[in-house]
Amino acid sequence: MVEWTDAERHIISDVWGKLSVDEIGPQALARVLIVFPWTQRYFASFGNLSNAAAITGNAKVAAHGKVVMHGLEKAVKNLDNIKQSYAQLSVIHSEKLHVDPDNFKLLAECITVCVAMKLGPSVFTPEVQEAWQKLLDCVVSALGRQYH
Ligand code: HNI
Repeated sequence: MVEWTDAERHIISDVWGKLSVDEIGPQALARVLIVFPWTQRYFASFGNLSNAAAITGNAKVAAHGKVVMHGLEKAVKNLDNIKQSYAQLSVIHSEKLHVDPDNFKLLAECITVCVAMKLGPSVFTPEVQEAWQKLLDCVVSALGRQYH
């Protein structure tokens, strides 16, 4: 099981409190679709994803970005039980959606970039990044768990 220091717990809840899920979620999902365009294959039903402007202006991308980012709250609120919290979502992504688990890492990177831009260098220090990155690594690992 992952161990969390008091400082990491504090940082994670502090960062989460400073973010708007509905702002970061759409940004991060749009970013992954732009930076890693092969991820678009899972969103064929979302309509026009033909260029960066179309992706950032796509209402379905924005809506789903919010869903994904709300999904992260499970981890923030259950730091000591992340694997179990994502068991069902992992099954959905593997067995129903057939999402290649490598993509979880790519989305996590984009979420981190968006969070860093939002908070800025005075708040998103290396120490904050360490705790935040650890959280996302745990989520990526938990989401990939049902694939093994
Ligand atoms: Ni993901 C559906 C959470 C990464 C493709 N995804 C969901 C749902 C949640 C969710 C919650 C809704 C499930 C349901 O219907 O019960 N996804 C997350 C989280 C991450 C993640 C927390 C990582 C941080 N998903 C990804 C990635 C991809 C992805 C990286 C593909 C590149 N997800 C999907 C697709 C759906 C989805 C596709 C279904 C969308 C739809 O509504 O058609």
